[in-house]
Amino acid sequence: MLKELELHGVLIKLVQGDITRSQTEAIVNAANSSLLGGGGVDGAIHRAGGPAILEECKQIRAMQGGCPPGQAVITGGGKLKARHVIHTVGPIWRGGRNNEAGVLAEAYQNSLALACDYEIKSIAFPSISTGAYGYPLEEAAAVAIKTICDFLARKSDCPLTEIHLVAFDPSTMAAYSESLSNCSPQKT
Ligand code: AR6
Repeated sequence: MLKELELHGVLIKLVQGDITRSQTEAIVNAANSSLLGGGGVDGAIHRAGGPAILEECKQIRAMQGGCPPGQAVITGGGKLKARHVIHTVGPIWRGGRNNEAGVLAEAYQNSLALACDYEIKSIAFPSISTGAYGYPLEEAAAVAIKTICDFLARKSDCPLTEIHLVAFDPSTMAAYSESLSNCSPQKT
């Protein structure tokens, strides 16, 4: 099972576990447009990070009125090991003909672009949209990994050196591993 791949000087690593324990400089939250928290990974991040994250989310909400699907915003990490949390909003799965793949790709792209802007060197992503939002796992993994690989091929002036994809369960891990092998430089 392929678990890591170096591409354009960046290590893409598949990790199984809880993203709130990640040692990366930033972690990504699969939030909703309200930015006010929720269940799943969003709930876990706010619980582990404490109230400072929600306070910052409220300030962002006051300034820009939430976060539309595909967009991303950044806060501090509160009590987390990660210094930053990038909150992005994935699409709700509605059968696949409503630009779900486009919005999911934007969520990864905009999170990565924000990480570059903040000169973040390492970042961890959860499997955006595949829980409460119902996006089929294999399809979401393919979009996530293709988007990351395309982003790395185009990036310039970005200090990122490590991207972790955190799978909460073995089936997510298997889906990532399958997609990562399609990203391999030998196959392109
Ligand atoms: N670490 C890593 N992955 C996790 C963790 C964790 N601690 N907890 C859950 N996952 P979801 P979505 C996985 O539902 O589908 C929230 O209520 C989970 O197993 O968290 O984008 C928000 O507020 C799944 O693989 O996010 C929104 O309303 C993945 O994270 C809505 O859910 C995503 O599941 C967003 O739904």
